[in-house]
Amino acid sequence: MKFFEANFDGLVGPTHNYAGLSVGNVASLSNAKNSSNPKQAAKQGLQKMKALHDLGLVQGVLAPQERPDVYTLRRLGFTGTDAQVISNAAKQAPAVFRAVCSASSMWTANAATISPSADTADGKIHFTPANLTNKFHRSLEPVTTGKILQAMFSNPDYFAHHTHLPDNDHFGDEGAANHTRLCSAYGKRGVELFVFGRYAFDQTKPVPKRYPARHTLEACEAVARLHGLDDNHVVYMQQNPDVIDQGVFHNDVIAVGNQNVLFYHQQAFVDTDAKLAELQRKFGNEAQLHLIEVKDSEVTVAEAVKTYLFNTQLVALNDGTMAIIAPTECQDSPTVSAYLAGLTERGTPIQKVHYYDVKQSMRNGGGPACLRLRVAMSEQERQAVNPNVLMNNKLFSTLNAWVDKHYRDEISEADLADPQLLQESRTALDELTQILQLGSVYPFQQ
Ligand code: SUG
Repeated sequence: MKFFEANFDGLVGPTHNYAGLSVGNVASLSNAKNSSNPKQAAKQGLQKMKALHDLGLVQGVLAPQERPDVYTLRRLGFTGTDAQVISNAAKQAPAVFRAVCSASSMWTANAATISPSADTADGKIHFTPANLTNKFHRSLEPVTTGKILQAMFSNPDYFAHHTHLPDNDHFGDEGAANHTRLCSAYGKRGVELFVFGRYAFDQTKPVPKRYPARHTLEACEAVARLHGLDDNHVVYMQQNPDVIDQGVFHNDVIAVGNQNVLFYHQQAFVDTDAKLAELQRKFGNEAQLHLIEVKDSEVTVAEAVKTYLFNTQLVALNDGTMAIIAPTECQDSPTVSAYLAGLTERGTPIQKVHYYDVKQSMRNGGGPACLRLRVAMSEQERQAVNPNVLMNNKLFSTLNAWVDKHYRDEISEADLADPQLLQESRTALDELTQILQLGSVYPFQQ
């Protein structure tokens, strides 16, 4: 049977904006209050999806969420019509209002953690939406994320869905951005590598000093239990607190893996040698495991954070080699582009580099890898996926036309308070649920 990895990219939502909401995420803070271009952002994302589809990969689309989130504003005491709720919140609590407008669900690496059927006790693909507790604007995502995932992967014979972990910082879970699966082949049992920022219940362990560690060990362990993973095939690694303090707010800003390749920075982890030895032991000998470490002397952590060298996608092509999907910021850096050119000559599976412009997302700290959720699956499992969410030439042109019809070219901070934006957003999403055949996944449709 054929097995492969599908990537489900977040479609950028109509309220895409720069609100400086993510302390610890350098790009988010440095672009705060700049105007955004939602139409261009959505189109950049669609171009990347189409390019991966054209490379022969299975590519899907994950729908955005309804914003501004007036339901949350009502929970916070704002009353009246939706227009009054928006205008009062914008005036009286502008910071809260900006948070409920974020289109952050576009970064679907944070949507959920997914374990493929080869790894789970019951042989199903398991999904746990991430609670994203560490940032208020992101904590608004998991309920709707769960509904959208269920509408895409609805067949209970193949797919098992869990509720997100308890909404508390002790179980802070940032999803697949901190999860990497290594395997000799997609259909074989793999090693699931969970990376966490801190121990929730042990204050003696190292923690960052400047920026928050969003994800806990205890959250990783809970997801591994829920998914029915075998301890002999799971590794937990702590992120180096010093790199979190340098702006590495998710592990996918400093490491990326695929099949038998782990590409990571020298400073990414705590206790690196012992943990990589455990990874090698659990990985086994069925294939050679390539541990590609980037030294400080080759690329500094600061340069990696600036260019998103590690927030790249490592994808397996049909010819058996891998390509690295990088943002154009990597191409623009002489150090990083030279490093990547050299990397393809080193006799590892990585043979090609493709650069894509996702600048609108990058300005909020979201590179190519943030924009996608990976699901390794068999052809039979793919047949059970809602076919309307899978990219092809027709869906690409339908979604581009949908963006042209509904999205604005510019959103500034003041525009977010325009009640018309909520109407535009709902109209767009209503039409999208029909295009993608998702049913009623949004609160306004209930
Ligand atoms: O959670 N940025 C997102 C970026 C997520 C990137 N994802 C991965 N690394 N997988 C975050 O920090 C910024 C929104 C704003 O400032 O307007 C934001 O939410």
